[in-house]
Amino acid sequence: MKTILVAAELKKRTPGTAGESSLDELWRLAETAGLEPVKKISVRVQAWNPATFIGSGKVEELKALVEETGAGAVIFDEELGPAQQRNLERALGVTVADRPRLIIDIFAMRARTREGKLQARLARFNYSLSRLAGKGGSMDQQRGVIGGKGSGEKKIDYDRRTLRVKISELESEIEAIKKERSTQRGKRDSVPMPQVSIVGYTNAGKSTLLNFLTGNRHGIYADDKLFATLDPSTKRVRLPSGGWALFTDTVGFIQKLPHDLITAFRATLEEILYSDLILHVHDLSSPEAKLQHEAVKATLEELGVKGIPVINVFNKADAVKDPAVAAWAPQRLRPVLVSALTGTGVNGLLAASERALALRWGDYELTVPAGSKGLIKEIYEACMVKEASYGTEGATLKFKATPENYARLKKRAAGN
Ligand SMILES: Nc1nc2c(ncn2[C@@H]2O[C@H](COP(=O)(O)OP(=O)(O)OP(=O)(O)O)[C@@H](O)[C@H]2O)c(=O)[nH]1
Ligand SMILES: [Mg+2]
Repeated sequence: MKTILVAAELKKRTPGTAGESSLDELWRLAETAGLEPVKKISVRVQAWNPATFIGSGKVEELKALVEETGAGAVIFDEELGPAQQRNLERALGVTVADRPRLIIDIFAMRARTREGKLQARLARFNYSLSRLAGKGGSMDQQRGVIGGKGSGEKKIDYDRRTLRVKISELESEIEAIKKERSTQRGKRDSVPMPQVSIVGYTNAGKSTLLNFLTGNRHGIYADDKLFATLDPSTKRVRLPSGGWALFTDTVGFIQKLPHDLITAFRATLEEILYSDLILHVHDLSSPEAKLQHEAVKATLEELGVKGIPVINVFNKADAVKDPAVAAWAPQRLRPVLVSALTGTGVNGLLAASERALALRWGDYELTVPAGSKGLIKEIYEACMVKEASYGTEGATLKFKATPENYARLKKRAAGN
């Protein structure tokens, strides 16, 4: 469906701010959603119009553009109030949506796992509910995916109460999956490998990086699309010392990520809170790297991430043509430059990860009785072995490990 994209700005804002790049991003989002963007326009307004968001003159211009291009939808880069959305739709005679709605639709389309799908539905219901706030009627404005089949006539007739019931059902289903996962985490923690979360702006190259680290280029779906990854995946990665760590690749962030989505995806995103280290992946080749850095930081803060060491990884170093662009990698962020595509710098990144993980690891020594091959293997996998000597009593290993891991291994070596 042909779609017009609109960014509106207040006149008094300084020109050349985030508007243009945000609009380009909206273009890519629209394409990702299967729409056909045909035109993007920026309008500057004196003040927000409570009824139609932009002034009536601008609405007329937009209407002419809709007729000229034959567009079937108009998407605003800013969040519209429910009444504004309805009024605009009436005035323009086509579907009108906003950026949060578009992102929520994309999540709904791309989620693959049961949890991902449930979370996307939850985000949609919450979004709908917030649109209903203060309005007594039915949800007659709520439709399917923008431009989707039957848009406009297939009205979902839930009232607010039905919506609330649905939301709480979804929440308890998600809660159940979350419990299941924390049991799994408990099991995983019985061989406590360090946990590393890969986070970053959408399209920064997180999945490509994890694929390179696992040596399986086609392991996780990576693509030049926004939100290629929606469902997290965890892989074992070998560190330079020979030990293993678990790396988790997860959903990318974006500026103006709808609050309803963050709330709905909390269960997935909370995994980040349990990690020992965060790799914040940046796209160094993007002129928007700084803006993206801020957006990711703000989202991590909103999730409640605190006190976990972060390595700022600057990816796509191979694609940087303009040195002025690359200049944005401030030294205070202690940037680690890599290319997940060619592998340049990845070993350095692994070494840096190991150093960061080892900060809370102590030095230990343990004598393992001969015949406990399984235990020796485990020490090699979950710790950093520095030295090994073999005597009549068994193998004596000197290694670095987390205090919890050492306590557990010591118990096992003692035979219980
Ligand atoms: N030139 C270059 N391209 C890269 C590099 N790393 C990733 N890419 C490309 O960037 C695009 C996005 O990569 P992904 O790995 O899917 O990015 P992501 O961060 O997982 O993105 P989402 O899952 O959408 O959040 C793909 O087309 C990759 O081939 C790199 O180091 N150099
Ligand atoms: Mg990805």
